[in-house]
Amino acid sequence: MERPCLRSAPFKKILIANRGEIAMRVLCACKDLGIATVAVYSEADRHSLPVRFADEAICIGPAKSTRSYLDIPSIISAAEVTNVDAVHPGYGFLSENARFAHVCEASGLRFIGPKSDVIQSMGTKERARAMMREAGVPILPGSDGVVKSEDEALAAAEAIGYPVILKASAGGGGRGMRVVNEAAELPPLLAQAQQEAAAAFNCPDVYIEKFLRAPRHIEFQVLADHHDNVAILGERECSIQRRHQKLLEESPSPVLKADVRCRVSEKLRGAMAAVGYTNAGTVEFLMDESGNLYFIEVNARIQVEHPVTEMVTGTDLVKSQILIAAGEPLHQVVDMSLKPHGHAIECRINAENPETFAPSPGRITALNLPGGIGVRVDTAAYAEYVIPPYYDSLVAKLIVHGRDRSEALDRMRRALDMFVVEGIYTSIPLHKRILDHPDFRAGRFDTNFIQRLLSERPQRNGS
Ligand code: MV4
Repeated sequence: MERPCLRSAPFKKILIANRGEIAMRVLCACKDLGIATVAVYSEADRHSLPVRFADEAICIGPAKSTRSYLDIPSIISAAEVTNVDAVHPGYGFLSENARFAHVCEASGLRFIGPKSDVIQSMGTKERARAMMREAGVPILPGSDGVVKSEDEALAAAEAIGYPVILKASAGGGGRGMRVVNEAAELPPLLAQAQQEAAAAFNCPDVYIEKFLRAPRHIEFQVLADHHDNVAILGERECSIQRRHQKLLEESPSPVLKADVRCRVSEKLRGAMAAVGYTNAGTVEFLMDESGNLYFIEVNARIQVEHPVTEMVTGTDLVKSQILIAAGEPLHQVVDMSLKPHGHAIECRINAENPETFAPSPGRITALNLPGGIGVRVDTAAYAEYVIPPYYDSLVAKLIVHGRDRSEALDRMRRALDMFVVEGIYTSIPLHKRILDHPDFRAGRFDTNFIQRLLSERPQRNGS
């Protein structure tokens, strides 16, 4: 329902354990719900917009994120001195940290996310894979859990058929993966993958999957309440990526067939209920050349690209997270009779050098944000704002909606033309190149699109 009939405000005060545009996004949802807000900030973020617009702001440490946005005791202390009811972690940082979720609950704070044991299960990738298989969600051929020896790995790979990919059980988002083309390569790559996983995630476990060479990346948006209700709010196509960093996302996917969407959504509802998933979440799939979907992992958080789903479904996903965490049943949170309409696209505007892709922090000397019908900008940037060098390079998300994909593409092109950022380099020129490409326009692309685009011809600046 548009206006849920609440007996009282779900929480009185929420601490926002994040920074930048997502801190602003959560702040807006809190204001819309009449909930007071506490911003936390590092010494580098003293002059940020969340600090300015929150009801209270509290410094949690130095610039380095391990000593501020990732420092659990600092954040819990801030929550206790400000007497908040709940903590919203945003994305990244502590959003999928099972220990943080647990410490929040143990401190009498509601963590706005899944239960800590569910975060833990979904973060153990081969466990999530087994749980999805049990529930009838299609998965890629692969090893039966973690491979315990070289011989077991060789036997599994032989049965699957090369090429295969080695993935860290505790990994995700592309870290700690190795592609194996033939048996002879497997032993050294397995050792590498295990060492890298042990160093990065403090766990050497690796599992094996059939490797798809040119997949599309499609993910489904889930909302699940504390009463066993699960809603699937369509999918997002996220194949336009460079080195596991998404650049552009859209909903619906230009290629997903309605019957596949329906079948997978129905299986997912059962699967997410079976694992006791609550809150917003994303289930990632790879699509093969025949249009089949295969589960790869669950993201137990609100994602960067959530606005494209909001634009086509008319649902405020962050507000939904808060209401669900307060125990509201799903039918009070989302109007499931609303059918998705039109097409939405998001471009991530990063502060980065268009040639080297190196981060480009510094002062924004001039800024013009595009607007007009069907255009949304999520950002914490302003003219004269200084982008600190310590965090990720996302400066703004430009989201457009149109009646169909063609209208959305045209709208995005004009919005990019009116998006002016001076003083730093941004990914705006790259986005214009993507939008102008006939293959992108026709929906003919996969996860290798950007690599191909960059090798095609040298970039002509600004267009
Ligand atoms: C794969 C794959 C091909 N086959 N798994 C990368 C991110 C992580 N979530 C999973 N990833 C991949 N898993 C199998 N069995 C290719 C990738 C992959 C990828 C996936 C989605 C979007 C961009 C990508 C870029 C390189 C590799």
